[in-house]
Amino acid sequence: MNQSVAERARRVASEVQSVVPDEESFTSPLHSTRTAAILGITLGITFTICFVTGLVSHLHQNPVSWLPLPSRPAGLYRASQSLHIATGIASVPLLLAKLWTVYPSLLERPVVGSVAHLLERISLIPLVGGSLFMLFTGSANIVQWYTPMDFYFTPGHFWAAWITMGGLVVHIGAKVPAARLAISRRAPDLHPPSSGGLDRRGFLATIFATSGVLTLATVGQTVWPLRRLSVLAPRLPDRGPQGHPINRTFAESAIKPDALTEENYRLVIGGAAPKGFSLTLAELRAMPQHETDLPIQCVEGWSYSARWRGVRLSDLLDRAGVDPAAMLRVDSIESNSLYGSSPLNAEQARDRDTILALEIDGQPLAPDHGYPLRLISPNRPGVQQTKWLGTVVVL
Ligand SMILES: Nc1nc2c(c(=O)[nH]1)N[C@H]1C(S)=C(S)[C@@H](COP(=O)(O)O)O[C@H]1N2
Ligand SMILES: [Mo]
Repeated sequence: MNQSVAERARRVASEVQSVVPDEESFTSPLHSTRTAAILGITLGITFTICFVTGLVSHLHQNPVSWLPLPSRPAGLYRASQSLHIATGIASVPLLLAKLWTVYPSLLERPVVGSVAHLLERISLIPLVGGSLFMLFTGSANIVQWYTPMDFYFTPGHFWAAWITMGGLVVHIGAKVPAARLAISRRAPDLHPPSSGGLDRRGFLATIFATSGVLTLATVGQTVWPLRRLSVLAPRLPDRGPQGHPINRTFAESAIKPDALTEENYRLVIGGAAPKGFSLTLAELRAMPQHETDLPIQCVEGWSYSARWRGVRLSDLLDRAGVDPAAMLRVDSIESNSLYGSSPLNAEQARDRDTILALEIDGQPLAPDHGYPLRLISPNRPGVQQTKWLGTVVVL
């Protein structure tokens, strides 16, 4: 180490010492700046991926006219949402380890050293509170434990993400010098590996392994080849009616079965369509049929691919004389559901693979998969692949 580097290291080390507690207040060598920095950098990466993919999902579910989402690549939403859930799950052990590593510094005195220090302390409230809230609500949603949140999940999870990321940006700004130094190993190692117990490497290896195992134990809900490994996945891509999972069952939809018989069922093309019309099931089957392989990717993390067969939405729109730039909504027969309606921008509506499906994998849809007709469209969340279709509403 040359002179100037050694000098700088001493200077930064003294700054670091002033923002972390002194040696005596640590009870374990694991509470070191280096451990905290390594966990912090890893969490910075997983949180950033989780945040960006979360925004993508939010934008799909709350579309804005100035940023119409493309319908291609067909599997993009699946990749994005799978990453969202996987990075969220992987973050749980990392966050707990990080909190455990740094908690002694919360007991540090003086409580407030400088304005910068005060800001850094305050930013911990949204950061720590927000992180715990995000991972708790996200995990509860994945395991379908909606009781503690009801309708509060989507907006709560969305706004808390911004608050958490705000805290994270301030925290990173404040911690970069200390983290750099700790990582570069130029800092005096305050806590050399202990003689007994878990040393830093062992601790970090255990945390990363826990994170990896937890990810493997769940990611098979969306990564087909890993489905047998995923013992903790709430849904698996090959389990369920017609070999695929479902979210809401037909029974839960509370649709009266007579609404769906050959005689009674009608699909209506309405709203602002210049030449609206309705079709029976026999008429739908008599139209040109189109086949496509597309995934259902639930926002909760599970997904599967299937081969769908049915009528192209664009064929119906052309027949109704609908403007190619028109926006649409498709509505389910199911009433009083949050998920019974799905918006489509012009590109999504006109995509050649956006179909009203009558069949899944060569069989008529089972009631649980949306018999007699469901929407399936590329690059969209499962929640928008509406089942038990009743009306195409031109806006
Ligand atoms: N009408 C209606 N359509 C719906 C839902 C619903 O609750 N009601 N759930 C959606 C959700 S959240 C998902 S993930 C997909 C799942 O499709 P599947 O049940 O056929 O697998 O259906 C979607 N379509
Ligand atoms: Mo879903």
